[in-house]
Amino acid sequence: MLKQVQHDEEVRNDWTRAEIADLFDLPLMDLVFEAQRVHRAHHAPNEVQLSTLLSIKTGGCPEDCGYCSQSVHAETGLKATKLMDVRAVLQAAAQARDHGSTRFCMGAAWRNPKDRDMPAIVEMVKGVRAMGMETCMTLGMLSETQARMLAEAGLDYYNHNIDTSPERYNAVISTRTFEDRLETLDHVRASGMSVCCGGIVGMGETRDDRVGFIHALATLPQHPESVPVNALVPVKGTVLGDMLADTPLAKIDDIEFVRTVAAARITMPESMVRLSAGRESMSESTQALCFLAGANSIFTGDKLLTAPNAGDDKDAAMFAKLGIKAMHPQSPRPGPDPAPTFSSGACAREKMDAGSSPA
Ligand code: SAM
Ligand code: DTB
Ligand code: SF4
Repeated sequence: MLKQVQHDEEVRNDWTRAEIADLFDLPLMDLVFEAQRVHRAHHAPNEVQLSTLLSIKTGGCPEDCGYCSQSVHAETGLKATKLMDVRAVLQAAAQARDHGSTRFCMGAAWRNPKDRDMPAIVEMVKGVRAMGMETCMTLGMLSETQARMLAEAGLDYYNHNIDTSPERYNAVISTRTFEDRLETLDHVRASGMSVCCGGIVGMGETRDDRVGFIHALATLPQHPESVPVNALVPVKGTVLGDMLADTPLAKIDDIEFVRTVAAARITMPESMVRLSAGRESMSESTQALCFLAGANSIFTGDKLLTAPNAGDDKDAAMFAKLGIKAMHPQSPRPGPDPAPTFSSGACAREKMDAGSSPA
């Protein structure tokens, strides 16, 4: 029988590892039922936010994250680029908005931004925000001053992932510590921006690591407003991509992935739980289970930062089948005056604004 895992809708930061392990251990139907109950108490049940990612600076990253195609330590053959110019970024953002995205995330393959990069970064934030989209950036570690500059420019969210459990962290990344990550998250929090923090499932970790990963997020002094749950996209030439190719059984089981999403939803009821990387190789049924377990955001388009993604047509068909509607834009936080906007042509939101009957 289902233990009543959460008696009321109170948001808790005192989850114990044992409680989270118990959630993972529940019969799947009970776990997903509880996640859906919590989800409906805090979020619209049939709405999913569409987010678009853009790599504004690709490759050549000095960090050694074992999963990442953009690390100089990996042999992926990825060509490193310079920081994109502001105009090109705003054009891509306009296109994303015209395709129905309400959130635009810009990622740079940096250990941390250099102060000389900040003026262009600030212009990107202001420009995207002026288009009425939620803005998110992920640029590596931030100093207190850099976090303040981004907040003043109007950046809504900063993404900085803990990636895995504190215990497993050093086996995945050696060039910076778990504590370094927490320090940047503190700077983001102190600046007033919302925190986007999650990680990757399927890096050969144990169930206990997945419990530890959710526990670390759910016991932060304030929950991240946004929790991306990525399934490892195995990239040839990265430590983890190659490991997975050699030991196919290491691939995360779909149901275990759904359990992780459900545990995130139950322990962090108010957060957006983002079904992030890895959808390209996930069946519609698994994705539907993730939505049932409380995921309410996806990345659209056929590319993430460097890895392939499901693509708008496939997603539109899936939304129509499931009766899921694309979430409409929320009012942006008060911020700087709008800058001139770009347009890329016809509005294609209707495509993803499903609930319409399947073709
Ligand atoms: N350089 C910045 C940093 O790491 O802070 C930002 C970019 S990084 C690509 C953002 C996140 O994407 C990582 O923390 C990781 O969780 C996720 N990610 C990167 N490569 C991935 C892969 N191959 N599969 C799944 N998730 C991945
Ligand atoms: C996150 O946790 N997932 C997104 C976003 N934050 C920036 C990135 C996924 C990247 C997947 C691998 C790639 O495209 O290279
Ligand atoms: Fe660099 Fe970010 Fe990739 Fe790590 S995840 S290698 S920090 S781009």
